Amino acid sequence: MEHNKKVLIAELKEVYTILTDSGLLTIKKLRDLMVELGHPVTEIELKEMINAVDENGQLQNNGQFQIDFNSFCRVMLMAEREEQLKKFVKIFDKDKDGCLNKEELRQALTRTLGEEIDVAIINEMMKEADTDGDGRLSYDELLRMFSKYSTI
Ligand SMILES: [Ca+2]
Ligand SMILES: [Ca+2]
Repeated sequence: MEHNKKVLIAELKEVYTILTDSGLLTIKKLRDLMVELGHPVTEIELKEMINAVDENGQLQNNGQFQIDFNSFCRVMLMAEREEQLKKFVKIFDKDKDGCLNKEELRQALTRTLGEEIDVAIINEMMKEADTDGDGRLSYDELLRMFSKYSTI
């Protein structure tokens, strides 16, 4: 895992150097790269990610922006995580409503962790993550939950 991460960072460094060779990066350039890497994000999603990691708000109206290497890595890793989460929801969303209800979440965690999860823990997770209180975890609610527990 650690090794993979090092390789990944080295690869990102290379890509970053090429992309920022001419100074500013553009949304379009970055999106093309993401698509090439197998992350079919939209420009809107990408803008949201950049705004989320770039506190200085350097994103300009014409889609050009400056991004330092750390923020760049965070955007790339965020895209990776969103991609995994989309797959995760797709697998475990049995009734196909685009959300995970309590039972779907229980099955997902049981399968992922390989052991039965205590219902009390599931209830606790639901209570914390289900911010709009509709009894289901939407993609956005799941993403917030995963981001919180992720070490990246
Ligand atoms: Ca569902
Ligand atoms: Ca909800």
